[in-house]
Amino acid sequence: MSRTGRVERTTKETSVLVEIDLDGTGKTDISTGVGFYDHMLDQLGRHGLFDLVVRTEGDLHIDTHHTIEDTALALGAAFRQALGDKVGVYRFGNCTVPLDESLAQVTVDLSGRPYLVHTEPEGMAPMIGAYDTTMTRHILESFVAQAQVALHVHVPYGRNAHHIVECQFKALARALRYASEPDPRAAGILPSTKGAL
Ligand SMILES: [Mn+2]
Repeated sequence: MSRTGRVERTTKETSVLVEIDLDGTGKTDISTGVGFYDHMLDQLGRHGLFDLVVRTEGDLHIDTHHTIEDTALALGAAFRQALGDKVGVYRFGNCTVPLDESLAQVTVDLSGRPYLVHTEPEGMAPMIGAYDTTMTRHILESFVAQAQVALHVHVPYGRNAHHIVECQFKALARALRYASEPDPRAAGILPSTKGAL
């Protein structure tokens, strides 16, 4: 059974296509028009071992906000779609990833309920290329709202903005992979006593 999601989302501000295969090999084809964001989504596919296509055409003549946000919303929706009934998956995942001087700790629960807890060091450089570093939290909020997961992302320390953001995406990728992977001891079992996720 394939675990794939495909979401097309078009508004007056953006046009987004996301395709994801949870059981992929980390093959990515990403183009949002925001170079650093492409680099981050590439990390998500590669380290999550998700095959990921992202094509966004947004109103970059205004700024990168809608482009980044709407892509994250579509990504969350596609991820949720690909998860299907969540029968037989681990449900919980966590990963800690260093990137030189920076560290990210990510924990996820495929709970069906959106919740984000996010902390980052104060005083980060405001921009990485055209990427506004305050958007990282907004990306996570948008993803969480659509994917309907509980997500805790902490960067207890770090200095370089590129590293601080990138280690979050790498750890997120791995945590999502671990949570969504089939648990060989739980084939056919829904990982909830409630009977629904
Ligand atoms: Mn990098």
